[in-house]
Amino acid sequence: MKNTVILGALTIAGLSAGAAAAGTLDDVKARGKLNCGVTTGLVGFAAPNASGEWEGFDVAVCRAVAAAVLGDSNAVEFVPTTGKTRFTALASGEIDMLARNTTWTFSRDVDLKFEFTGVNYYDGQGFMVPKELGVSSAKELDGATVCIQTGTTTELNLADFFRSNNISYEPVPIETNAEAQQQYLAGACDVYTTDASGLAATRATFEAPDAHTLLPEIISKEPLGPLVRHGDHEWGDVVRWTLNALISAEELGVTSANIGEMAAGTNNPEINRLLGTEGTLGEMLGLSADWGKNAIAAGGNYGEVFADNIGEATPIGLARGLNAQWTKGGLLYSPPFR
Ligand SMILES: N[C@@H](CCC(=O)N[C@@H](CS)C(=O)NCC(=O)O)C(=O)O
Repeated sequence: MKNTVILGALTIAGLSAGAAAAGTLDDVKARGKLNCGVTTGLVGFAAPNASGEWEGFDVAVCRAVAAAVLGDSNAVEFVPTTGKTRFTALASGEIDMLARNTTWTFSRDVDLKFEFTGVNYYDGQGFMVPKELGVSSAKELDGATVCIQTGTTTELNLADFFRSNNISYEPVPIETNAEAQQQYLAGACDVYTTDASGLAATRATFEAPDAHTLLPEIISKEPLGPLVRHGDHEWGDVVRWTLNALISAEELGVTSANIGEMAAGTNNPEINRLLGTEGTLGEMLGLSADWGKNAIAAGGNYGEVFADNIGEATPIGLARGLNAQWTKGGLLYSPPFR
């Protein structure tokens, strides 16, 4: 009897290990579609366009992974998630990966048992206020009502910031960015706080963006990146190296305009390995030789994805800042393709 119980436990352990070993990569290939968790809508990062197609900076990561694995950047089911629902969606297997301006933190990595596969945007938390409030620093916000999205790092940073500055606030908890925008514009809160990139994206959709200021304080580190389930290493490698492919492509000068030409072979061996005309990197990942080429062709290299969706020429108008390549004073640094 005792043996049976032990055997039962072993079987369960064996089964779950088996499921992890077979892994998400096989599931995605068999399904022919990537289930990618995104936001419920944040223009520039992830939102459906006028024809209902999802687009944005995070959406581009999903599309690049689908292109790398399935050869088709449209083979993606975009699953909208809120700050609260995103982690259960990933843990339960409803989604294969999450690309939703999610901050890489110790507890999400270690306690929630996820694996962050890199950073696609180095951010920090900021504050937006109506100009008419006449506030020029977050330290002047004593007693303010603050719109804040639940299930986010934002909640904890806010509490820390006000406590350490000996000032008080009244939180107005909200579920989605759309709701936050609505409440903030209706005056239900004096301040909206979230990732500075999210504030810029939100303000860009206002009728009068100039009537609102982003305060100078950035009160936290928010390294945002895609994540997968802990223990799903082959799949984690695919997501990690797809993001690295986009970052390396920018560093190496591979663009959506020249990729066709470069994929015929160049005199730079690293470009050749990245695009699959030399070496066997694709095979090592369990993918086709042209996985990197497909990932980059999906929406361009990292710099193109940035410029097209959130860059200075878009209404969101974000500068590269920390998200410049390491060769240009930023933090983007892909390990080598060899
Ligand atoms: N980076 C923070 C905050 C992420 C977050 O939820 N940001 C909001 C505001 S920028 C958002 O994306 N909302 C989109 C939505 O409501 O679906 C975290 O990981 O907790």
